[in-house]
Amino acid sequence: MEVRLVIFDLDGVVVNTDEFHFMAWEQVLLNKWGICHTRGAEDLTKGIPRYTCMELLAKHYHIAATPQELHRTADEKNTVYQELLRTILSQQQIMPGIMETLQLLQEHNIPIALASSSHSAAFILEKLGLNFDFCVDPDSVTHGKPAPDIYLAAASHFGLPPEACVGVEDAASGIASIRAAGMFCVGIGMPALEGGADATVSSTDQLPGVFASLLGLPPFLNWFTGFSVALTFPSSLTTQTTTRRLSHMAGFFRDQATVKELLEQGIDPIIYEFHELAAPKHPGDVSFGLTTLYPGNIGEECFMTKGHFHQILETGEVYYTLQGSGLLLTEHTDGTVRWFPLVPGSATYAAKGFAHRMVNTGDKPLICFFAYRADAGHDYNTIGLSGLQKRVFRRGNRIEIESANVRAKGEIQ
Ligand code: PAN
Ligand code: ZN
Repeated sequence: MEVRLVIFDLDGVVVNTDEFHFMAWEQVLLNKWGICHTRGAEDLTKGIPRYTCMELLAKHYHIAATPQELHRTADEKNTVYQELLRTILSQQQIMPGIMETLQLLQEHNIPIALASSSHSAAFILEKLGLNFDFCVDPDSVTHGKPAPDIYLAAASHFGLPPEACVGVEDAASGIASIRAAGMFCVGIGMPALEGGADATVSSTDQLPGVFASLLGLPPFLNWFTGFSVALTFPSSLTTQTTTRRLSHMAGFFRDQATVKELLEQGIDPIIYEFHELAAPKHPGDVSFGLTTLYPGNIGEECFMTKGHFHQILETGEVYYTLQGSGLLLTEHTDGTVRWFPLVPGSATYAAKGFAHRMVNTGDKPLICFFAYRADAGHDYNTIGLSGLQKRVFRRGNRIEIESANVRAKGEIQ
């Protein structure tokens, strides 16, 4: 979709006012009836208009009071709440990830609107210095959430159809409101999962990632709190791409005459490319990505990756084959050689201490997902200088694996 407007709910999405609501109820319940308010009871009141909250709390705490008295108390709670907003509301109450999300949208010239049922919304935005392009007046709409009115009012202010808008909510009634409006719904927390939001996250700090993906930008990778990315191919998810052509690995193939001839003719095919997310190089982080090894051969030798040991030798690595067919050639520092088929759906484990190299024995690009400890490092020199013990050739319809030194006298290994 092309996102042209993003409409936010306020409480629990942009700003964390939960604590203020709790403190306000705590104060009036204690003053009036000597009741010690609990977090459990507070949970009953989330996202509900204050008079209904008061009725629920009266029932919960067995308060005997007239409807008028309850009504008055709810208003008193609101006065205390307003006072708390005036005195102690600060930017600390802005939800995590919100500033980054608003900045991302502003950088892409996407207007932002607020659709909150709270009469304090405009005051809160001003106090926090948040500039929204439009703030719907809750009194201007006939039906509150879960009716779609408030979200539709925001869209119509900008003259936009609902399909061009994204709504962001944390409460069930708000999610229902966005969905009834026919907008793309980004939901936060359990109500989002239950309410059928189009994209769900567990915390607002994941919103920059959601919007980056909606805007078709490279994903926002948070290595400290986690992230989710689409493993599509060809891939826009990658932040580091390496392309290796024949000229980058000329000495790796046995048939040096062919290598020379091709390069002299200006023929320098891409042998493989790999895309890797730039994981922090910490022992606990995991680096992962995709390698595409193209089909083909140099002379009779199948296209292959350079291959490497890891600088931290004690590193295992997982390859998962998505497409194509080939081999993973592995070789231990003690000389042990093992090779494994790479076929779609198979997971292959290159054990610690083994150098590993992909070889494409098929006629389609061989695409593998790989994952290994992020600080492992790569040692290309050992393989680069002495090669692996085995080489793989295509002869007619046959794939043959030979010791590297067969027919290799005088040739570079
Ligand atoms: C893979 C390889 C990738 C390219 O990510 O790095 O397939 O092969 P070379 O690194 O041998 O050129 C991997 O094994 N990483 O550790
Ligand atoms: Zn590796």
